Amino acid sequence: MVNRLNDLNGKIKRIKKPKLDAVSNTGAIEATVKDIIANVRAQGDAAVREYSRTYDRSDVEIFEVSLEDRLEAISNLDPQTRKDTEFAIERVKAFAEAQFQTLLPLEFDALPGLHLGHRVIPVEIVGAYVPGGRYPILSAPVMTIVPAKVAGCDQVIACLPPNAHPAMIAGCHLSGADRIFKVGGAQAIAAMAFGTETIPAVDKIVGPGNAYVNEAKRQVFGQVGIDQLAGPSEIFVVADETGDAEMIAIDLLAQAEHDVRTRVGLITTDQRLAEATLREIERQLETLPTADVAGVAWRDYGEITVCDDEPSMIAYSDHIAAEHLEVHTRDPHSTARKLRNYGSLFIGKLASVVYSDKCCGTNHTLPTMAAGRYTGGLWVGSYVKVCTHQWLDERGVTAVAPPSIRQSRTEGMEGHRLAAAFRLSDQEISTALV
Ligand code: HSO
Ligand code: ZN
Repeated sequence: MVNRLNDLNGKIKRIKKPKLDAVSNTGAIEATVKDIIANVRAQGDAAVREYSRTYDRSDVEIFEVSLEDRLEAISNLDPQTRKDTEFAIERVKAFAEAQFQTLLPLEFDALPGLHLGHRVIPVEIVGAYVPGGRYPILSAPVMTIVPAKVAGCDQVIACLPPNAHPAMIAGCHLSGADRIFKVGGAQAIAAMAFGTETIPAVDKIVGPGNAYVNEAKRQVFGQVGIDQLAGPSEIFVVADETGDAEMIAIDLLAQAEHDVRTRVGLITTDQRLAEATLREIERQLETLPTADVAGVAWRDYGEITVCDDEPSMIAYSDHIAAEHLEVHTRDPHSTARKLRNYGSLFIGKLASVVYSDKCCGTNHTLPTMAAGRYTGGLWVGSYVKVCTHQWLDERGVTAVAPPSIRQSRTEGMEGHRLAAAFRLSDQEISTALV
């Protein structure tokens, strides 16, 4: 990382710098969450109830949403919203199914008599955390629940804050959640990790949430699997002189309205485009109804960087490893091929991030805080395990036992040496030891 930036010394110029560093969790949150997890683990539902009262001002006695309440949530959804949610579900499902086809089992004859292979096995119980947040984002449950169903998980449970918009229950139901619980925050993560009297313990927890949810996921990792740690949303655009300032500004501000900590930026080889985008953003903020959020995000975390040439633009973008990366260049496919670090790539001017956010079919749960250097986003593969197996006949044993015996002996692992030798004849053992 540092090297990549050092190499760029003198080749990039920030014409708008972020005022603040991208945020990560603080020590205060860590300690609070540790307590919540310990108490939920020890006292189960009683502790969950207590935290719901304190943090969500909720008196919900029975956490699970009944079938009746699910159906009521569906019937309260206006028909067009329902159709649009179903459209999103279909698109996400179709892409997840296509991706699932790439997860093939493998049977491989490594040597005569030595067979190796793997199976693709769905995770048994998945817990999807569905955030409340500033907006009732109906595509959020779609992204975490639908791929789990496509992967063939036995049970998908969803937890959402008790004060979440009722339409979110409809979103969980339509996406196929087997059970839905009105429990939010770190207490929901603790409950799904350890189980309570009413909330089942799961094998893997997925889905984004606020800083407490995120920290709770970090702390329960190991007890359960997690998808990733989600920071505030991010969008960057890489553009050359063919970029359109108005279009870039509108896409940056679209994501900036998520949260005052959203990180947005333009990386360009064109100084004129950089200046025009800066002006455009200020102009659009004058009328954007969510400017109270987007304007703060832009002021605190927005950046515009001008690069000497395409290689430095690519290198700087790889350094940022943005969650969403739009490519607005003369030959966007060629630029795209050179990029390495990002959560999801939006190739060409027509591919706006919002289409993926809502319904085009790619998953919108993506790596933030430069995690795009080592992982992609949530996908159907996040809900399966690729587990290996092997079998041998005498020829395979003859091939692998002698090196195993010798290796074990060198390492002083007498038990291993005996087990490796057990399947060989005395004659073969003496040959192996020569
Ligand atoms: N950009 C968000 C997802 C979203 N935005 C949904 C609006 N609706 C995180 O990728
Ligand atoms: Zn978004």
